[in-house]
Amino acid sequence: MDTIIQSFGLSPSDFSVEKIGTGHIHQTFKLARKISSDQESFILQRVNKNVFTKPDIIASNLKFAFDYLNKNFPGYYFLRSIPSLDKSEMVYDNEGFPWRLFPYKGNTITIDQVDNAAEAFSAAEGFAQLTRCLDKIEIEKFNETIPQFHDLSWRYQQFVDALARASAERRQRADDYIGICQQSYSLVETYEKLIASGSLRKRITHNDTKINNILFDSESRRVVCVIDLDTLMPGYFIYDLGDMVRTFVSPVSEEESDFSKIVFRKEIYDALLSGYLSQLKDVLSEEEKSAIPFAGKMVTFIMALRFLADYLNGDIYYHITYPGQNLVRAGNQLTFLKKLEKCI
Ligand code: GN1
Ligand code: MG
Repeated sequence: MDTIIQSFGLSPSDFSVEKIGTGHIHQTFKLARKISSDQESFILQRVNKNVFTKPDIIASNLKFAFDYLNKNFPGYYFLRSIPSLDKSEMVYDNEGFPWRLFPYKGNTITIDQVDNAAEAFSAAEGFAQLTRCLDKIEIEKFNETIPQFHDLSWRYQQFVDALARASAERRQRADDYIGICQQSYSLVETYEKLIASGSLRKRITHNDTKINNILFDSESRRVVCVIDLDTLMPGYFIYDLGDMVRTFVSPVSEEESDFSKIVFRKEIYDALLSGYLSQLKDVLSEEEKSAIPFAGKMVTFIMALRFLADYLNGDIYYHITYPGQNLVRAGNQLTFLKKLEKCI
């Protein structure tokens, strides 16, 4: 890591390194100044090259978005990586992993669960503001960092493939959840019809709008900026809205194993929608707005399928800390899906 730190023009001995974050994919570290000074601390991130097989696309998408926002919305704060000494957005280590450096924003916090309606409103407004600012950007200039990332049909097919390959033991342990996913297939058909109807416009979407991807000011609790922009790419608004519903409206995170705690919080859902539409009511078409109730169900189902497929595949994608964790996550998401189906 010292070599990487040096390639960004920093001296490793000035910093203490601490692993942070709850992300499943990358490894993220805080480089804190050992002696407090006015100078910045940093976030250093090792990008998972097995998931992002073309990491340069992340950099080119972000550069284009940053330049556009800078020109058209100069007041909008977009957290951008700091180039290395040789002006690269990413520095590769000798195992071929790309690393990125970000400024560390002091006096900010992230949260893993929404506590109240005001938080839901602000966070949704924060993500929606990004969609609004990027409404007129040239989509053709972007590439997909992970193809078909939120394509429900493709995610269902990955689940079917994983099921065909799974060990008998895992298949048996997951039997109940496999059944629920198969019974929920009509969501895939709804998705396919919706996309085929052409009623949703392709936009630039964040694609990972879970609640802990917002930085809040630690005192005022106002949104400072959105983070984790590596899946900023073309998509439909339901992808972003849906992941907010998935992660804001349940009082517990996707890691919770006591499913009795998973409920639909109507006041949070309503606040989320108000915050979201405060930015986008004049941007989304009426046809798009009629897809709002589908968004949360669709993305929650995707995550259930992805966690379940990973369990069936032998836990090769999401980082786990105990055996069966992906099964717990899948059960958690399916429980929440049932609540959504009842309440929306
Ligand atoms: C992954 O790594 P992280 O935590 O930012 C995943 C998202 C999921 C999320 C579930 C590239 O995001 O799609 O919603 O886990 N990102 C990727 O917590 O697969
Ligand atoms: Mg992410």
